[in-house]
Amino acid sequence: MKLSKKYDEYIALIKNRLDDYRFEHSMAVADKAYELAEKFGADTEKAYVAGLLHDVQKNLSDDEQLQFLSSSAIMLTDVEKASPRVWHAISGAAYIQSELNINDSEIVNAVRYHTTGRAGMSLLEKVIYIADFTSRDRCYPDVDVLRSIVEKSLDEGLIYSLRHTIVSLGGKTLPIHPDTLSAYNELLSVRK
Ligand code: DGI
Ligand code: FE
Ligand code: FE
Repeated sequence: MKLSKKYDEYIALIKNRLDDYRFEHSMAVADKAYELAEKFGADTEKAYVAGLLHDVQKNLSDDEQLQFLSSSAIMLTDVEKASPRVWHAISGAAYIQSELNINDSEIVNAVRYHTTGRAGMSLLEKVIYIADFTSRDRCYPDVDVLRSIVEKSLDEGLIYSLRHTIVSLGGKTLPIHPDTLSAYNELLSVRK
């Protein structure tokens, strides 16, 4: 079945599971992901679905996240245990597989790595990561700088976003996930 046939079902699901702010954010990320996929040659339908669902577990409490992760037999690393803000990406990927029967590994991994990134990100993973940072609802100070960087290069946009995340987490003495650092280091090493 074409993924587009499922759009309405996924929109109804996130409308039900997310608060108004997070629902509008998810719709905006899906639109941005579709646009970036067209521009950079990724699968637009997969991008739209991954955008809709990337934060599907975001409104769970920390206790509910841990409960869901443990019932999905997912073991967290020590850094992950100390990083509650990354749990929704890990549990989101598990949720869309077990509850929505989405087995497309590109979509699952785009949700899984949307918060941290990782070394060797696929084009769809990069599209979702950047869509999450540049969607129309985002209004942090440098968002227009990032949007103009992404006009030219998705990888340069990733480097900018990852640097922002690393600096911001470091400034608050929060743990930095090794995948975040690996993504950043790898992109620098292949920079043109
Ligand atoms: O879910 P969103 O708010 O739309 O965005 P997101 O999934 O990118 O989550 C952003 C949050 O995740 C923000 O509070 C910073 C946190 N985060 C991102 N990368 C890391 C991280 N937290 C830790 N501890 N380590 C990371 O590498
Ligand atoms: Fe998220
Ligand atoms: Fe998000």
